[in-house]
Amino acid sequence: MVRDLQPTPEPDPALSTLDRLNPNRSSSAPSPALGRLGHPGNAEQLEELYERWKADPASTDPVWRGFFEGFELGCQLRPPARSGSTAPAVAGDVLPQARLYNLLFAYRALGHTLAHLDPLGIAPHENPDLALSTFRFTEAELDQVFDSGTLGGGGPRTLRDILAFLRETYCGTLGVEFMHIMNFAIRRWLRDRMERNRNQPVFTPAQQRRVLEKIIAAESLERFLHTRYVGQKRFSLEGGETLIAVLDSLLEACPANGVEEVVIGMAHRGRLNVLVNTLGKSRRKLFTEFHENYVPETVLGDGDVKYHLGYENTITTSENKKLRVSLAPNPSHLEAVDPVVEGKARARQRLREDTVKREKVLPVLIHGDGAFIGQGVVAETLNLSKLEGYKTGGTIHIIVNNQIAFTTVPIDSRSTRYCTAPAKSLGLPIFHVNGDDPLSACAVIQLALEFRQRFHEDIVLDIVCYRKHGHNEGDEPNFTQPTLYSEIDQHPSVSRLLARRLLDAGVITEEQIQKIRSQLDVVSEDALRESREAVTKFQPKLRPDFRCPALLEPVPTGVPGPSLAKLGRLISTIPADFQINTKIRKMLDQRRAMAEGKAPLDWACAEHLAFASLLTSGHPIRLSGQDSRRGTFSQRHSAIYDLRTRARYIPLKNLSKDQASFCVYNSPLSEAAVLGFDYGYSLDCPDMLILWEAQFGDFANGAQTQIDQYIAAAESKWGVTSRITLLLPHGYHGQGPEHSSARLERFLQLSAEDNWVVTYPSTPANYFHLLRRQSLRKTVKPLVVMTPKGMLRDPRASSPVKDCTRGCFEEVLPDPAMASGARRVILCSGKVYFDLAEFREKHGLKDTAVIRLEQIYPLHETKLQAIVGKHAADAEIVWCQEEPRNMGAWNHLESKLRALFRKEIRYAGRRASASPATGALAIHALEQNQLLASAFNFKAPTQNPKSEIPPTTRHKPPASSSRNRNRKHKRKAPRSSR
Ligand SMILES: Cc1ncc(C[n+]2csc(CCOP(=O)(O)OP(=O)(O)O)c2C)c(N)n1
Ligand SMILES: [Mg+2]
Repeated sequence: MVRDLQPTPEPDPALSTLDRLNPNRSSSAPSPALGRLGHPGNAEQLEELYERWKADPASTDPVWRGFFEGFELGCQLRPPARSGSTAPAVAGDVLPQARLYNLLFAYRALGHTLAHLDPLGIAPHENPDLALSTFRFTEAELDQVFDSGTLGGGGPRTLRDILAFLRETYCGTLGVEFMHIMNFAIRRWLRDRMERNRNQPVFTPAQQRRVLEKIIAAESLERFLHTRYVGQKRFSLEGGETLIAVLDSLLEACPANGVEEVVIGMAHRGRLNVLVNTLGKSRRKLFTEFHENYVPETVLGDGDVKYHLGYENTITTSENKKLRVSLAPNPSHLEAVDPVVEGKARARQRLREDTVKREKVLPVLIHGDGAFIGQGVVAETLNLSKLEGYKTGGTIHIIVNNQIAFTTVPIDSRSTRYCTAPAKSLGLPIFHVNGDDPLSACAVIQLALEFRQRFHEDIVLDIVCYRKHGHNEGDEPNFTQPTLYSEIDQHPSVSRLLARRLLDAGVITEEQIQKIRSQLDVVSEDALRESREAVTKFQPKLRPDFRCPALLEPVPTGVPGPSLAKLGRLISTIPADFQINTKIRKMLDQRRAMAEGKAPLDWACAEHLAFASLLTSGHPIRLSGQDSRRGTFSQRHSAIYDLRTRARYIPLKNLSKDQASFCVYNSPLSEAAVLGFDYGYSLDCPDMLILWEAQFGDFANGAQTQIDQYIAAAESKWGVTSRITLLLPHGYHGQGPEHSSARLERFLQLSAEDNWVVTYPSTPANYFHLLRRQSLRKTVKPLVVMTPKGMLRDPRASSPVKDCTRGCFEEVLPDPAMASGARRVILCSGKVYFDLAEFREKHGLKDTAVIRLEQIYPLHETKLQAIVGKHAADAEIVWCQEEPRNMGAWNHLESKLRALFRKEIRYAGRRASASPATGALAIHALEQNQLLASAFNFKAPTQNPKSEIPPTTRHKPPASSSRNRNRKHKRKAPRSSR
């Protein structure tokens, strides 16, 4: 009854603060708080209140705060000698019990520091913070009886019993960090759950034998591979075999806890073992992959090494329950798989209509100790765990903590005691378990699952173990860790230790153990024989280039005018009782007018109409990115807010009753984790248009690992495809080095074998068609879009709505002002087209056509040839770009264009540069003018060394031209809060 313990709501104003806190100072009746101190019936509440105050003083009532402060002070002081009437009664009667509560708190918080976690070490020495004397108890008081508060159900216990209880629960082979959790319901649940059985595993003999079987299976597979494929990399799990037993216990417990599917992500260590012993991949298949002539049959691309491959299976538990289990393919980059698995899990939850509780699909991430603390994406992924657009109902993290990373030991790899420190910042429960105690580990994983299903939060199990061999099997650990490895050589295996324990307990016999081992050997030998027969068939040969011609086929994406007008009304209609900002109202009215053809279409409206048309024809969309609801440039406004209440209304969610779902999320300030998440989501929801938007395109490099290792190469490596769409604001507006370039060149460098589509559309209508094509096209490929900033509001870059009513995405746009007969053809992409067209008009240059490559990869060569072919056969062909010569599309296109047109292509653009753009607006304007002049071979009055035409003044532009450029720039500059 917590209510009873609440301090008096209105303390007697006649009492001083101290009087109210300490009745012993007052002649009045004691306050309810102190009056009940030590009363066994209220001990639990008092103790909780005390814990809460310790964790966060501000969370408790000021009166209690004062009380506990005084109480702590009293605990620290030696009790004054009881002499006469001046001795406070509290010292003798109350403090020992209170000190006892203090001790309970301390053990729960710090008991893990005494736990025996390291299989290679001994239990730590005493922690002075947990010494009896710290609580001013003596050995002589060990048999004194105290109220044990909440400990294991409470009741009177001797100090000796209490200490034994605490040590057994918190200082055995399991160390628990949970007192940092600010949610008291969670803390209480964990505490009660652990103290109920003193953190001791309670398994039937059959369950114990199963744990041993799993450990032996893990060990046996490693040893078999070790002897049959000497020196071949497998990243042995030996020393950490407990992982396999833990995964088995987890999967066994899933059906009873309502889990139907488990999505696993893990790195190299023990992966082959998990594939075989957890996911049920056949040994025959695995052994085949070890053969030097092995060539994967199913992969169209280049394939991947065996310890990166994914797998999916439906396994049957010992209770005959089915469970879907998948292991995501992963690249070498440690932890990059984490957000991908989270995204996959969220997608699977969507497919199973499990989007409220998220209890049917469980994500499990298995980490290495070095990577967990070292890789920033871990923290970024943990931070997704409770966010509306990214949560997955809680992830179980398992760390195979072999206390080494390649050759680096913990003292060099972390500044913290535990490698699990990143999880602490999220307030997650963390269990550290000695890897030589698989029974404890298996018990904890079941608790972890119960916890996850109950509280829908992440939880961490840190299996402290060792690495029997070097980092891989060709690696000699004695070069760098000679002492450690002589210890490891002497150390009995996990299976031997557990076997001994179960033999001693009479749970198993020596014969039964032998039988388990020999059966496994037979299975492995049979599989090896079969695999040898299979590998004789392999004939390695170089494969041809992989192409996807469907990528250049037109996809009709026009939407009839009346439908667009109707959609325009829907996206601009807000509930009558919504009071909205007048500028937003105006913007919505403009959108309606644009859709009805009364005003030219801008980009944001084109995007909204593309989305609306897809949604109303049953195609779901997810858009995520930093500030994507409003849009970085205040252009999108997909969510409208009520001025009085901030109630949110999303027109695209309210188009029709049977529309597909539209999800738009402001992401956290992360690139790697968020793009990884959205990519993972796209893998399992291939019918959904999933867009990730960078704040500015250059920030995408924070997610470069995801782009390199997954998005560009996944189809080639693992045969998995995705419709992920990257929206990357790009364009030179003089905003400086970091807000200009989405690094188009990087995407083009990664372009091969039709692995994705790279575009830089120049009109809202073509963007409209592009988005629709990406959603509607049967061929599933990632799409990279250089999206506008200044063009968002540039009247030159608007479209008549009728351009959306017919046709399809145009990979190449002919010059609307000069369809044929030009003596010079300038090829370009995106925004620079408008600058070129304006320059041509301004200077009356009539012999030049400007042709846009709206899609740069794959290049629609026949279309381009046909459009260019309309101009003079001997026309000069120029490539013009805003980006420096070593950036942009030039390097990618030059040889292709030269081969296509059988002539040299002249370059017009900024000269090669280390930085993407100048920081000075005036220089930007000068450079921009010069590259335009260069494209037309127009003799400009001034020239700049940053461009490819002869240098003149770079730092001192003529005042007049500089002023002009600035004015011009201002008109087009994107409106961004940056
Ligand atoms: C991002 C990244 N950096 C470096 C590496 C090279 N590398 C592969 S394994 C490894 C050690 C990993 O240590 P840990 O996470 O403790 O896993 P363990 O191998 O000990 O299981 C390193 C540095 C990598 N694969 N990925
Ligand atoms: Mg390690």
